[in-house]
Amino acid sequence: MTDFNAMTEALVACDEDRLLEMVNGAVADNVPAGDILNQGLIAGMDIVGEKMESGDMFIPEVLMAAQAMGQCVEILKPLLGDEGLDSGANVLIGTVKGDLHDIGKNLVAMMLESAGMNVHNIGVDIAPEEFIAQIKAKNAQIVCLSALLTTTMPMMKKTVEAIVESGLRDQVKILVGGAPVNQAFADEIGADGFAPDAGSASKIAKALLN
Ligand code: B1M
Repeated sequence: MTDFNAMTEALVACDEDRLLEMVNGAVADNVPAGDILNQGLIAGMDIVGEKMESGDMFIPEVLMAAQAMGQCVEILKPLLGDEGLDSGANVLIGTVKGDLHDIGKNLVAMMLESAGMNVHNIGVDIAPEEFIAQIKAKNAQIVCLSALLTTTMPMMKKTVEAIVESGLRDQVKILVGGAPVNQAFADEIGADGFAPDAGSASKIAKALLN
C-alpha cells in the first residue's frame, strides 16, 4: 500500500532522494499518477505553504521542496494522460509579471500538451506586452495566465486590458488560474474561463475552442 503521508513528509523535509525513491516505487506498483500528484505531492506543497506562512520554513528550503516536486512531476508527466483531444490549437501559457511561481503553471502546460495542443510555455514574470508579442508570434488561439499571489492578480487584469487594447481580443480566448483566482475574479476581469486545477484546464480549454 502506498504511504502518501510518507511522501508528503519527505517533500516537506526536502529529502529529494527519499521522495524520488517513493515516487518511483509507487509508479512501479501502478499507483495512479494523479493520486501520487494530489495525495502525495500537492498535499506536501500545501504543508510547505503553511510552514512558509508561519515562518517555520524559509525561501531556500521552499525552493528545495519545489525542485524535488519538479523532479517528481517529470517522472509522472508521461503517465498523466488526458482524453487525447488532439485539437492542435496553439496555446500560450505564462505566469504574470511580478510572479515567479511556476510549478502549477507547468502542470497545466503539461496537461494541455497531453491533450494534443501546441503549448508555448513562455515562463514566469511575463509582462503584458510580452504576452501580446508572443500571441502574435505564436498565432495563439488561447492564452493562459497563471498567478499565485494576491498581489499579482491585478496584473492579470492589466494583461487582459492590454490584450483588448492591442486589438487581439477577438483572436484569443483567455483562460486564468492559480490558487487565489476564482470564477468571480475571472468574470470581473473579462477572461473567458477559469480552471481551478491542471486537470480541468485542458477540458475548459477544449470547451473554449469549440
Ligand atoms: Co510562494 N507563496 N512566495 N514561493 N509559494 C505561496 C503561493 C503562498 C500561498 C505561501 C503562503 O504564504 N502560504 C504565498 C502567497 C500568499 C498570497 O498571495 N495569498 C506565497 C508568497 C507570499 C511568496 C513570496 C511573496 C514569499 C516572500 O518572498 N516573502 C515569494 C514571491 C515571489 C514572487 O513570485 N515574486 C514567494 C516565493 C516562492 C518560491 C520562489 C520560494 C517558491 C516558488 C518556486 C517555483 O514555483 N518554482 C514558492 C512556493 C513553492 C510556494 C508554495 C509553497 C507552493 C506553490 C506550488 O507550487 N504549489 C505556495 C503555497 C501553496 O500553494 N500551498 C506559495 C503546487 C502547485 C501544483 O499548485 O501552483 O496552486 P498551484 O497550481 C495549481 C492550481 O492553482 C492551478 O493548477 C495547478 C495544478 O493543479 N493553476 C492553474 C495554476 N496556474 C493555473 C493556470 C490556469 C489554470 C489553473 O490556467 C491558465
